[in-house]
Amino acid sequence: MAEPEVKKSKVADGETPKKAIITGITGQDGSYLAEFLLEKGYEVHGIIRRSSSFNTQRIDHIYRDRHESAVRLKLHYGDLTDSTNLMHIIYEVQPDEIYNLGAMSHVKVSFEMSEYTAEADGVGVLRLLNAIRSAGLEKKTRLYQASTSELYGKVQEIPQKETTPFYPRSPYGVAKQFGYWMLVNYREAYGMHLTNGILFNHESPRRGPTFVTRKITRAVARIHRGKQKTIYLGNLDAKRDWGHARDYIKGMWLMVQRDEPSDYVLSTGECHSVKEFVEESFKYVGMEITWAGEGVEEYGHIKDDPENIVVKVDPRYFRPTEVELLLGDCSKAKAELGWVPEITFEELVKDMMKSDIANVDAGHDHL
Ligand code: NDP
Ligand code: GDR
Repeated sequence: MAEPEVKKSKVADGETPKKAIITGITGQDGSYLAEFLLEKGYEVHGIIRRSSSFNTQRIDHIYRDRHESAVRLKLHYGDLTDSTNLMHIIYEVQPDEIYNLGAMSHVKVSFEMSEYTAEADGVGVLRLLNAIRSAGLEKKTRLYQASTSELYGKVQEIPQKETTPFYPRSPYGVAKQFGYWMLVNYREAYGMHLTNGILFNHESPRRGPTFVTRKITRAVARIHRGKQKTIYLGNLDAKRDWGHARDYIKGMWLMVQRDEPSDYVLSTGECHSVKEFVEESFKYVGMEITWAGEGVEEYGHIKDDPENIVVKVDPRYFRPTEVELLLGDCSKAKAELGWVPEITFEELVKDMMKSDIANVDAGHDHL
């Protein structure tokens, strides 16, 4: 996949760049945020986990470019489950801003790895907050926490906004709720500049391949090129407020720049079902889907070709407790940050489909 070139930084000669630490820099959001901050002239410090194989594919294009940006992109081995390591990195870097994007971020997997998810996604936040305090940086270092619409879980109110009560429906959601409240508590107790971004689902060509949108666009690209027949999915009726990760990264940064810290929802205000995402993806390659059957027997076939079944349900992908509907109201972010999502649902699907077709054609579509 061709990666965008990182533009020249905006830091003026002789000016000391701001320093930011990003946890989760190897993930979807972390990689876009690293590009964004480098362009703004930041010195970026990424925390990466040691892995037995390379896990830096999403940031290799900025790390390798030594002449332009690599001197301002430094990587440190670390983990949100290791306090001493976090304390050491924070003390050494003395960051102006920390973006805590690191997490075991898969809702379904969190049911299988509940204790680890609590450690990384919940207690990990507390470890970072204590590390800032231990380094004596509570008046200097601002922290952004990747909170989530999964906090809303079981529907209490539609659309969901900052004042909507939480009712998480997974170990992931519960762990994130611990992090959310820890942040609020430390902000009130110690006057620290801490911000929860309550972000609704956001996707991109860099989305992990096991999240539903990317799973769909990868499969549709393969089906279109004749390399796969059918895609197996779970709950086809779940509805999500899907935006583009590029829009949301900017919102994270805007939150951290506010004089007074607060918590903000970022969303598009539009929601679609998994079925609609499937339909839109097939539409991109000129195929129309018709649905038939019910429940676990439901399936999707190509219109006028009932034998050509391209979508089937596999209950293996159902969750013990599901979040059926997420739809956000980002009025506060619009009013206070001037943030608006710019990329539409249709444009998001196009961007992902275009990229996944290019991946298939380049032979980068291994399942
Ligand atoms: P990804 O799954 O793409 O990336 C997660 C990142 O966290 C990876 O860099 C991963 O490293 C790292 N990580 C995992 N476990 C640990 C750990 N124990 N210590 C340190 N780092 C760890 O997620 P996204 O980029 O999509 O999301 C970023 C954050 O935003 C996450 O916290 C997620 O929960 C949250 N969020 C995401 C939303 C979305 O729609 N994308 C919406 C709302 C919130 P490695 O590459 O080694 O696995
Ligand atoms: P989500 O994203 O759980 O909302 O969490 P995901 O794409 O995994 O699921 C969205 C909805 O699609 C349904 N679904 C399937 N999901 C997956 N992964 N695979 C399938 O085959 C499938 N079939 C149907 C799910 O049941 C669900 O209802 C994401 C993550 O990025 C979190 O970290 C983040 O906090 C939230 O978004 C906001």
